[in-house]
Amino acid sequence: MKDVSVVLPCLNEEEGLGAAITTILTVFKDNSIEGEIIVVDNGSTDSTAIIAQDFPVVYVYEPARGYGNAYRSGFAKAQGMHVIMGDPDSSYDFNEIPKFLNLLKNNDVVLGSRFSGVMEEGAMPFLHKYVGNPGILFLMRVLYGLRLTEPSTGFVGLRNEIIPALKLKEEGMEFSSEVLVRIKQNNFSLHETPINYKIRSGTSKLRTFRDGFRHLWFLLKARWV
Ligand SMILES: Nc1nc2c(ncn2[C@@H]2O[C@H](COP(=O)(O)OP(=O)(O)O)[C@@H](O)[C@H]2O)c(=O)[nH]1
Ligand SMILES: [Mg+2]
Repeated sequence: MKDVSVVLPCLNEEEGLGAAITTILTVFKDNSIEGEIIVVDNGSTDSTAIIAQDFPVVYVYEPARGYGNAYRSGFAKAQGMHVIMGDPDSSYDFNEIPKFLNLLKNNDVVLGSRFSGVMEEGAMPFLHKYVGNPGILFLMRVLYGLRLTEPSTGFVGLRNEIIPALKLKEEGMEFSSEVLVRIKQNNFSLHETPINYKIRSGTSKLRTFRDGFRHLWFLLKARWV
């Protein structure tokens, strides 16, 4: 069995994808990690597909748009003992993968926290940094008892065998909230570790108000459904 499957959700990520794959392959080699990279192409119209097919990766095409849809298709293909989630947009440092795998020896889930690491100036929009994320974090604490330093990290490691129990269904960006809430509701062990966050390459796919409300709605309903 492979040690790890790194799943990369891509909606037009031609600018960062090649560098992300190259870094991950180097990390695998330098650390003798037996890993696979799963590129989930979420209906990209740029050269994402061409770039992916230049590398030894598992290429998955998921036409149904949405961050959650992309991840669920990628998870379905993941053969590794562990799964690492990360955006291939130059914002996260995939050199941290060995640290995540090490922490996964004693935890079901490891979350990279941008709020306890170093965030490059301008990497996170003001509204997200000071309104959206603190608001979501507060709701996660009062509604679900999640005590975290940030609620919407895109750099996460999980033991693959716990994923079916999470019964993940959300289609859009609120998927990141769903992962955390279901982990807590199933009493899996969770560990946060500081990570650095850089200005992304390419353009952000996040839509502040639409995605903010999708997180909010999920958090309000997830206690009952
Ligand atoms: N928002 C969004 N992201 C998607 C979708 N499909 C794939 N993605 C990928 O999910 C990741 C997260 O989006 P991103 O714009 O980086 O959001 P941010 O990291 O929160 O600023 C990126 O790698 C996107 O390419 C989609 O339909 N919507
Ligand atoms: Mg991103």
